Amino acid sequence: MKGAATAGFRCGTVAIVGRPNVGKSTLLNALVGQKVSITSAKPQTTRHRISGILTAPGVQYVFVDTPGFQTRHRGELNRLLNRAVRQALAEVDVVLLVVEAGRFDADDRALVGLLPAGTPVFLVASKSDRLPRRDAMLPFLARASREFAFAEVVPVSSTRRRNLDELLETLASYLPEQPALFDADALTDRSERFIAAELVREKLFRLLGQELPYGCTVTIDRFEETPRLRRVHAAIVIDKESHKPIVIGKRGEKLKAIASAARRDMEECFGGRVALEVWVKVRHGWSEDATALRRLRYEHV
Ligand SMILES: Nc1nc2c(ncn2[C@@H]2O[C@H](COP(=O)(O)OP(=O)(O)OP(=O)(O)O)[C@@H](O)[C@H]2O)c(=O)[nH]1
Ligand SMILES: [Mg+2]
Repeated sequence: MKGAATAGFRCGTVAIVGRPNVGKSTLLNALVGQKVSITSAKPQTTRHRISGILTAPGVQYVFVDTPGFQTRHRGELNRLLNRAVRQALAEVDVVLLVVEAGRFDADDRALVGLLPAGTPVFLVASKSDRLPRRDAMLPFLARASREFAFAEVVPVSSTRRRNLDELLETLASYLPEQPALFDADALTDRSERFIAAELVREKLFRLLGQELPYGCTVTIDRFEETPRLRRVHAAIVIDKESHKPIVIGKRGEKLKAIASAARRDMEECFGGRVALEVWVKVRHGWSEDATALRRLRYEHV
């Protein structure tokens, strides 16, 4: 299908933007039908632009997930994350501005100020299942609609799959007629290696609670594909030696839980067995001392 000049075929790019934690990545995964972007209850889970691709009869949607946009904290990480949002807003066919149903705050408003003129913007009110009273939705949508000339206003619930098919159908009519940009079976523009690192990071976000060390990252030191399995060596990189016990846990329990949950997700995403090893490294002068590195091996048998 890729590159084929199919008459009447529609294909376009749809940016998903919004303040942190409103459910952008969950929406992307629900629309694509598979996890391509990690999610968690903590803000700033998404750190990179990630495309999720859905090909249906006659149409290919290229969704671009973005980091949550925010104005309150002015650190370097935020500057980079906000830049990723601004870049994603340029040169797309449609923008989905995601807000939490019932809430429209200063960060939402700041994003409205960045919306490109001339590009259709949908207001997507997410987590509609969480709204305490159903009849509160319409007045909220009416109020939020006054903030910008939205092309469409759509309440959704990604977890209950409410209104997603309607959203897709409406979106299709806004996409230009052009051949598909990706193969019909493509799900993302990111490599398995990238997704492997993201899945480990997701488990850190989900399993470490409030004590998650700020700025910790995950690198993949080795990614090998054999006919039997994928062999992945991941490193959780932290800033301070003192963060190590937080990530490793009592008798290595935290690290073990992180690694086995990440491995399960990798097997599901990649559709095959994965042998995952996870290390914890301290960023400054990464210790070469084997005793300073805790190594765990997880082979699925
Ligand atoms: N009840 C309910 N919860 C949802 C829904 N969509 C997302 N969530 C929850 O909201 C939280 C944030 O979801 P994410 O998809 O990670 O949010 P995000 O906007 O991508 O967040 P950042 O990447 O940090 O900007 C998670 O705990 C999700 O499970 C929904 O439709 N209903
Ligand atoms: Mg996200």
